Amino acid sequence: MEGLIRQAAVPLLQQQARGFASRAAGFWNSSWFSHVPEAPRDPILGVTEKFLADTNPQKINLGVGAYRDDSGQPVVLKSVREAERRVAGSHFMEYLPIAGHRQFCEDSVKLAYGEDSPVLKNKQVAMLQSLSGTGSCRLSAEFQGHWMPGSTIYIPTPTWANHLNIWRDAHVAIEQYPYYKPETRGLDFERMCDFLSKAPAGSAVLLHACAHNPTGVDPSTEQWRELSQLLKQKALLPILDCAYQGFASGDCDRDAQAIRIFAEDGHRMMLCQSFAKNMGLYGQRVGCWSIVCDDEKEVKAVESQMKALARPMYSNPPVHGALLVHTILADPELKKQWLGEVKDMAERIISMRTLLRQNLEALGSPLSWNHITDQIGMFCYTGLSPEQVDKLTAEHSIYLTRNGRISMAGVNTNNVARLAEAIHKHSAAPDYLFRLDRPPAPHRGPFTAAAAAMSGAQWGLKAFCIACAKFQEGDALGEVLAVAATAPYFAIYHAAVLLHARRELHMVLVFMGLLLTSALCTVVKKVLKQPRPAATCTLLGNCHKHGMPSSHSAVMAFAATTALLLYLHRRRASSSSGSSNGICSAGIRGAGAARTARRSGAAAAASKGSSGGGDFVAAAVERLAQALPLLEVLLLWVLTAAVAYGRVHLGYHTPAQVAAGLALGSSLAAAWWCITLAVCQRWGPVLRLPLLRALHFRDTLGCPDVHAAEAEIFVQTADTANKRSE
Ligand code: KET
Repeated sequence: MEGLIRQAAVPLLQQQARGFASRAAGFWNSSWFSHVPEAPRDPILGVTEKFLADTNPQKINLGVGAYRDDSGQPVVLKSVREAERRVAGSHFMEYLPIAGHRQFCEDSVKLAYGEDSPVLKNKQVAMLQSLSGTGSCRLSAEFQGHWMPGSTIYIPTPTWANHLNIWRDAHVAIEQYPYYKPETRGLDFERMCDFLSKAPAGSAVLLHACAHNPTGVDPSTEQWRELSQLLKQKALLPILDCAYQGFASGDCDRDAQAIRIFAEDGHRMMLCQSFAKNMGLYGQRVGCWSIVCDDEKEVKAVESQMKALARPMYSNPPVHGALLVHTILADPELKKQWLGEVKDMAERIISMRTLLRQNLEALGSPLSWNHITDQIGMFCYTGLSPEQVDKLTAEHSIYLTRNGRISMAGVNTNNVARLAEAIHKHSAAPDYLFRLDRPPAPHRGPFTAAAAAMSGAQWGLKAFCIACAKFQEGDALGEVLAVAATAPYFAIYHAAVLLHARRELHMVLVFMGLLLTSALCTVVKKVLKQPRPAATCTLLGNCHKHGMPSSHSAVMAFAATTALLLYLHRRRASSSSGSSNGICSAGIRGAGAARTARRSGAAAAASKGSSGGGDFVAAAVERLAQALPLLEVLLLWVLTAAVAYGRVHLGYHTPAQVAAGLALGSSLAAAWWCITLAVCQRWGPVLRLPLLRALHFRDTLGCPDVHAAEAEIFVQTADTANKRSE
C-alpha cells in the first residue's frame, strides 16, 4: 500500500514540479530557452557544414585539416587496416581505466620524447590517454586553471582558433603573442621573444610542436633552442600542442625536435599529442596528454590529479583507437609501414604545394607565391583576405576558413587548376593582413535573467576581495594567520572611523600616514621589481606581482609604532600635567581624585581583611583600566608580529621582504610622528579654520587621558545640573 502511494506520489510531485517550472519560465519568457541566442558557426568545422549543404558537383573543401588522397577521398592507412584486423574480436568492450590504455600511453610518449629519452628513463613523465588533441589541450587548460591559479596562457597570433575557446572555457587569462610577420610571410621571431620575455614568471606558453596551424611557419632548430632557453630563464611553462607529428617533414623524429629540445633542457612541460592526422584516426578521438615532472613521486601526485580532472568530464576514454595505435607502435614491422605512410601523406601535400604555385605562376600572377612552398605541414596560409575568401566560396564553391587558410590535403591533381584560377582571379589586390582570432568577449554587465542562463564560461567574473589570504587545507596555524592578514585593512578602517568619530587633529595625520605607507610600498615594489617567492607564487597566483617590501608588514609596523609613540607621548604629558590645557588637567585632577579615593578605599578594605572582596575587585579593575592603553599597544605589536610571520608562513613574501616592510613602516612612522607633533604644536591655530571648527576638530595630543577628561566633564555637568535643580 505504502509502495502504491509512493508510486502515485512521485509522478504527481514531478508533474507539480514541471508545472511550477513552466509557470516560472512563462513568467520570464514563453519558453525556458527562448533567451538562448544562436552561437556563431565554428570557424573551421562550420566550413564543412556549409560545404556539405552546397549542391555544386565541383565544390572543393579546403576547410578542415583532414587528409584526402588524390581523388579527394578520405584515407584509411594500410597499417591501420592491419591493426584493425588484429584487434577485431580479440578484446572485450570493457571500460578502460580513467587514464586510458597504459601501453598505448607509453608508446605515444616514446614516439614524442624519443625511445631513449632521459625523462622517460627517469620515470619523470605523467601520462593519460585523452580525447585526441582537443581533449589534451582542454585538460592542460583545466590543469593550469586548477594548479596554476591566476596564471596566464600565452597563445600565438594567429593560432588554431579552438585554442582560444579552450583556455577561455577553462577560465584561464589569455594573452596573445606575436608569431607571424605578414610582410615576410615568415616567423616574427624577434617580436615573439621580446613579448615572451616580458611575460610574468609562472605563466604558460602554448607552442605548436611542429607544422604551425594555420601559418605553416615553424621556428628553426636554432630558434627552438633559443626559445627553450628564454622560457627557462623567465620561468615560463611550455605547453606543446603536437597535432601534426610527421606532417611537417614526413619524419616523425624530426618533427619531434622541439619536444626533445625542451625535454633535454630540463623543462617541466605539458605535451598534447593527437593521432587524428598522422594515423588518420580523426573520428576515434585518440590522443595522449603528458606532463614532465621532477621525479617519480611528483609524477604519482600529478597523474592522480590528471585523472581527477578527466573522471568528472568523461570518465574514461574510448578503447578502440588506443588499441589500434598500440598495435601499430608496438610492432616494429607495422610501425615501419605506418612511418612510410606518414611520409607518403606529407610528400603528397608537398607536391600539391609545388603544383599550386606552378599553376598560379603559369597563369601569369604578378604576385609572389613562394610562401606556398616555403610553408610546411597541412596548411597554406595564403594571405587571402576574408572578403576574398567569401568570393572564392560564393563564386567558385571553394570552401576555406576566412583567415585565408587552405588545407593542402584537400588539393589534388583534379582540382588544383580550378583552385589556382579562382585564387588568381581574386588576388589582384591581395590583402595580406590576417585578422586576429580573438577569444569571444565574455559577458559584461549586471546579472540578468538571460545572462544568468549563460554558461559559466561566458561570464567574465572577477573577484574583489580584501586580503584573500590562501592557506593549506588542514593548516590551523595558517588559517589563523590568514585571518590576521586582514589586520592592515582594519588598521586603516579603524583610523578612518576614529577620525570620523573623535575629530582629533593628529588622527588626520595618522590616517594619511597609513595611506602613504601603503602607497610607498606600491611604488618601491614597482621600482625594485623583486618577484614573490618562486616556490609558492604559482599556487598563490601572484607570480606576476612584485613582493619587495611586504606592504602588510609595513602598514602594521606603521600602526604599531605610531600607537607606541602616542602612548609614550601621553605618559609624558601625564607626568608633567601642568603643561596640558585646562580641561585635560581638570580631567586628570578629577580622574586622579577618583582613583586615589578608590585606591584608599580598596586599601582600607584590604587592611580590614574582611568584606573587602568587592573593593579588591574594584582596585584590580582600576589597575586594569590604567594598564589598558599599554595593553592595547602590546596587542597591536603582537598582531603585527602575526601578520609579518604569516606573510612568510603563507608563502606570500620572503623573510627579507617582510623585514624590509617592517623597517620601512616603523621608520616612516617615527619620521611621520615628528611631523605630526610639529603640525599639532606649531600649527594648532589651523583648528580655528571655519571648516575644522564647524566639524568640531580638536587637538588632544597634549591630553594625557582624553577619556578621563571627557568623563569628568560629563560628571561636572551633571553635578551642576543637579545643584541647579535642588
Ligand atoms: N591542435 C591543433 C594545432 C590543431 O590544428 C588541431 C586540429 C587540434 C589540436 C585538435 O585535433 P584533434 O582532432 O582533437 O586531435 N585542427 C583541425 C581540426 C579541427 O579544427 O578540429 C583543423 O584546424 O582543421
